Amino acid sequence: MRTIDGPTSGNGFRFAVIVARFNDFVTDRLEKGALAALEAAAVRPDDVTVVRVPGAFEIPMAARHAAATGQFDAVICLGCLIRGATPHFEYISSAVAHGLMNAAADSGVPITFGVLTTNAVEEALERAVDGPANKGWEAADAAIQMAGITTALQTLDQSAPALPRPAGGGHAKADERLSRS
Ligand code: DLZ
Repeated sequence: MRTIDGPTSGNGFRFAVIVARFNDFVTDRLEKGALAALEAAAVRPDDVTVVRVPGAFEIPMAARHAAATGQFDAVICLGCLIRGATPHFEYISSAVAHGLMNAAADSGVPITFGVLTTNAVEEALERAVDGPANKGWEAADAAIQMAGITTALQTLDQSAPALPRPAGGGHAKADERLSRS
């Protein structure tokens, strides 16, 4: 058996940090949390690019472009949506979550979700405290792990021959197991 796990060090990886300016009294703190996590994981300052966008709705577009540059091992996305202050809260929250999921799937670059969707300002501030409980810190930590995991999996791809696949495209052994169940 072999296990691939996320690394604790981010040294040598490059990150984009996309930050929404809307509700910057919260997103500034998320950004501080993310940068502190990267520093704690030995990521070099030169390997970090911060990109500021107007609001959460613009995050997926910027993340998609950042991923497409090929210059980043992972993209960290930070924003803050507050239900009471946002009449179309559900629409924007859903658009951002789906937009980031699609951007990650299309690009193959890990994109992490540090976008708060809270009922009130107090809830948002509780998630932007100093230290590892900060959601920006958590998003950066997830990005470091995913940068390591995707790199390890890509290396595996090159070192072992691929298993045969049936003409239809699926995975031969998985299909065999499914046909037996
Ligand atoms: C318009 C708007 C509103 C009402 N609320 C928020 C919010 O709580 N958080 C946020 O990040 N952005 C908000 N925005 C701005 C939109 O995300 C977007 O920037 C604008 O609609 C322009 O496309």
